[in-house]
Amino acid sequence: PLSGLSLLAQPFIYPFVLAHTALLSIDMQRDFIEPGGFGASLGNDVSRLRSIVPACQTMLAAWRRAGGLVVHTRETHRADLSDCPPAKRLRGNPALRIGDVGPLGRILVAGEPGSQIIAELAPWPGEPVIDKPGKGAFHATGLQQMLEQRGISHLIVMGVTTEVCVQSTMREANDRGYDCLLLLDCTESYFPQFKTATAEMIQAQGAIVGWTANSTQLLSTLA
Ligand code: C5J
Repeated sequence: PLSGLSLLAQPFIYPFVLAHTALLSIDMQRDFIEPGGFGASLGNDVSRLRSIVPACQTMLAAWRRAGGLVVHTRETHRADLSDCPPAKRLRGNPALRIGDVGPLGRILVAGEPGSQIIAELAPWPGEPVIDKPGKGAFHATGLQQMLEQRGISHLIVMGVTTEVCVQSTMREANDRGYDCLLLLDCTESYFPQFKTATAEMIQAQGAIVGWTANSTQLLSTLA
């Protein structure tokens, strides 16, 4: 429908029009969610992230049923790592660096098993998939142009990890004029306190970065 919808959200109502809103699913890749990938190589307990998969599946199904646009992102690099700044590759002291061969193939490299979106949340044919070399999905990608071509002004965001790629993307989007809402039960962090802090800082000061809500609110709005 072209008519306006509104969602019970924090810090106040989030108005949106389905035809101008995309559901953005960020980096739900094996490299972050499964043992042996990038997240695990940095010493994280990756099992925390899997807990959101059922809520994300339900949200995706409802959004598709309503006829909304779904956009997926993947954090990946070219096989020759020409789009991976040395500073990113050299940062920290991981067990495996970006481009190294691990149990899920080369870490964060396009086309490798680890770079795939998990089967439960796989893109449908025709849904845009943005490969991004950075944490924010607008940096060095065609995301903004693609959204503009489709008349999208509002982004409802889910995915991992809350304070890294999700928050970076929401801040980039906010600066570009998009109204963004984060689905709290459809995002997760390796650090629970960072998820909580991110939600608070996004919606503070009158939604200075955006809105937050649980997916149940959006499901009832779409029903
Ligand atoms: C990270 C991401 N955490 N997708 N990437 O390095 O959040």
